[in-house]
Amino acid sequence: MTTEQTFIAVKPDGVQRGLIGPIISRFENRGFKLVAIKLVTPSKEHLEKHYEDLSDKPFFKGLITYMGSGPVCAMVWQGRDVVKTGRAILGATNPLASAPGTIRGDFAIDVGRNVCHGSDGVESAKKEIALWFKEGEVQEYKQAQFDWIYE
Ligand code: YYY
Ligand code: MG
Repeated sequence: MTTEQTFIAVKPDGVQRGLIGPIISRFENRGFKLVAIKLVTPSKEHLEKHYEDLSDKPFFKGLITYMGSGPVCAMVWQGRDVVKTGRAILGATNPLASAPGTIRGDFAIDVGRNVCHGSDGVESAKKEIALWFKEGEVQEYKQAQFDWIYE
């Protein structure tokens, strides 16, 4: 029931702007559990796989260059309905359409510098976690607060 996982990443602009802490805090404060985290500068091939569904989009080339321009903070978060709720915490793809209170609505302006990524469904989350993390890099543990978060 609470084993759903999502892939969340702080993009290179978010890392450079010192937003790793604030972004992590939003997921921690909500009650979600961090089960994997690392800093990585992804290769072009890796990013082309991550964004393969968007390969025919006019912004694809720029997106790959931007995403590979520096370290990304790659994470896996776990908890009830975390995929959908994670997207709500991130806000709309276009920051100007994101409500204040969301990460993109509070920290970004341009769609091509929207500071964070989150899986858009349970199936894509599984694919993305497998792409970004090796087995053994995703931890299993009981959150000390578990019984205070879930009834
Ligand atoms: O899942 P999400 O990141 O919210 O949006 P996607 O439609 O998957 O696009 C991925 C990524 O591409 C988006 O976060 C910014 C960039 N992008 C863009 O630069 N210009 C667009 N018109 C649409 C998306
Ligand atoms: Mg997407």
